[in-house]
Amino acid sequence: MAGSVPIARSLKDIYTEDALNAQAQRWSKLLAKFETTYGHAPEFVSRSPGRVNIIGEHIDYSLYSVLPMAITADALLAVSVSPVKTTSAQADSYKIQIANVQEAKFPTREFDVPYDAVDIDATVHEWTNYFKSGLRGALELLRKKHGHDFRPKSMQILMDGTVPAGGGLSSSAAFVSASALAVMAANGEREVDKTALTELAIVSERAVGVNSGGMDQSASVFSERGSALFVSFTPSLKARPVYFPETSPELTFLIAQSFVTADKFVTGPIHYNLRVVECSLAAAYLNAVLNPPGARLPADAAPLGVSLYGFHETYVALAEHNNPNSARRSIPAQLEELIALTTSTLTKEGYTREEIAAVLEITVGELDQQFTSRFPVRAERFKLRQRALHVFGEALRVIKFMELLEDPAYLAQGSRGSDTSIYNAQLGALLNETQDSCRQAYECSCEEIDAICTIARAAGSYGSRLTGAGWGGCSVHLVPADKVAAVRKALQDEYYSKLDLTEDQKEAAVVVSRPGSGSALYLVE
Ligand code: NG1
Ligand code: MG
Repeated sequence: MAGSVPIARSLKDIYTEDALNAQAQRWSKLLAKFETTYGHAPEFVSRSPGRVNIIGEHIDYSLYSVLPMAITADALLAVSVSPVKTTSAQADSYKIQIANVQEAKFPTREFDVPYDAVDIDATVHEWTNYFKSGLRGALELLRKKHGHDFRPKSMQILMDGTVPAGGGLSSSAAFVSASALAVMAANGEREVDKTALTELAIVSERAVGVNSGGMDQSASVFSERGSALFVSFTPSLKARPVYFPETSPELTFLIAQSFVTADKFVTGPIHYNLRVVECSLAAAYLNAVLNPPGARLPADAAPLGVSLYGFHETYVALAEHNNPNSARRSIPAQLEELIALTTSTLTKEGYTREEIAAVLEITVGELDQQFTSRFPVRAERFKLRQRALHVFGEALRVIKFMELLEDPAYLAQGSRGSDTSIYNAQLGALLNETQDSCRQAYECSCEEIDAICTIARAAGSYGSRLTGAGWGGCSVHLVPADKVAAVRKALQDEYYSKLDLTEDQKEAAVVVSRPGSGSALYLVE
C-alpha cells in the first residue's frame, strides 16, 4: 500500500455513497468561506480522516501490530499560497494565516515564522500547535530534499474539522497529517509519499506534548475505502487493507461517544505519557533481570523513537543471549513466553523509582533523565507487571482476531450465506477481553465507558470496548445489523437520556461507520 497520497478530482473519490450529500454541502461552505475570508479561492484542500481502532489498544508504542479503520469524519485544510514577501523586515520569515470555520472555539491566528525554526510552545493549549507540528515535520522533509536554504511559501488556510477533539477518534492525528500534507503541497510537492508523510506526522505530533505511537497517523494516511487497515511497525512501518468477510447476520461497527472528554494534553502526565513510560520501564526491567549483565539495550531502540526501550528489543536480546531457540519461535509463542516471564519476574503491585533504578544499576537521577525528562509524568509507583501483561495479551488478541477474520471456514460459510454467528461471537469475545484488560490491567477505561459496554452487550452487541486512548472518549461495538436499532435504543434509554446533551451531540452520539478512505489532496479547479 505504499505509493503517493491520491489526488482527488471529485468528492466521490473521497467519501462513501451514504456520506456524499452532507459532505458536499460542508465542502461548498468551506470553499465559500475561504473566499470571503481571503478574497480569493483556495488552490487545494488537504484532507485526513479520524479513525476508530477495532483492536490493538495501547500497543502501537510498544511496536505491536494494530487494526484500525478510517472514519468519515476528517480534518480539511483549504489552502492558497501567497507570493514570498521580500521587504527587508520580512526577508527572513514567511507568513502563516490560519482560520477555522468554528471561529469562536478556534480563533484566527497569524504568524511570521522565521526561516530557520518553527517554535511550538507545548506548555500552552493552542489549536494551531497541531498545524505547526505538521509544518515543522514537513519542512524537515523538504529541507532533506531541497537543501538547508529551502524557503517555504507563505500560506493562507481555512480549517474545518469534524472529528470531535478528545473523543478517542484521533482528531489530533487527522489535523497533523492534513497539515503536513498541506505544507508539502503548498511547497510544490504533489506526489507525497504515504510512508514518509505518516512517519513525519508521527514524529511531529510529539511536539505537541504527547509521546504517541503510530497507529492513528497510519490509519489516517493509508486507509482505503471499504477496508480496515492492519498496521505493523517492525522491522519497518507497513500497512495492508483487511476486508471483513461476508457474514450472516451482517456485521457493523457502531461507535458510541461517552461525552467524557479525555484531553491528553492535560492528563498526559498521569495517563497516556505515564503508560508509555511504564511500558518502557517494564521492558528495561525485564531486560536487566533476564538478560546477562552488559546486554544493554541500545538507547532509543524503537524505530521512530517511540520509547527508550521496547519489549520487542528486549525479547530479541533475550533470545540472542539466553535461548537461541526463542528467536525461531512464532510471534504468538514469543508472546506466551513473555507473559510467563513477566508473571515470574515482575511480582510486585508497583515499583518505586528507587527499586527500578537499583535493578537497572543506575541512579534515580539517571532514571528520570533517561525515562521521564522529555515527557514528564507523575507517579509514586509504576505498575510494570500489569502494563506489560496488558501489552502482551493485547498483541496476542490482535493476532487471534486476524486469524479468525481470515479463517477459510468462516469465509466459506459467510459466502454461502450460512449462519456465522458462532464466528462473529468469537470476534466479539476478543473485543470484550480487550475491554477487560483495559479496565483492569491497563486502567485506561472509566465508569461511563464500562457502563456503555455493559448496556450494548445486553442489547445484542457481540463485543464492546473503548477505542483510542481511553479514560473517556469513544467506544466501539461489533453489532449484528439486525440489532443496531436495539443497541441504539438501549444506549439512548439507559445512558444518553441521563446526560444534558445539545441537539448536535445527540446527533453525533451513536454512528454506524463504514470504513472510509485515507488522506487525499483535492485540487480546486
Ligand atoms: P487517541 O487518543 O485516540 O488519539 C492514542 C494514540 C495512539 C494509540 C492509542 C491507544 C496519539 C496521537 N494516539 O490515540 O497512538 O497509542 O492512543 O491505542 O496519541
Ligand atoms: Mg489524539
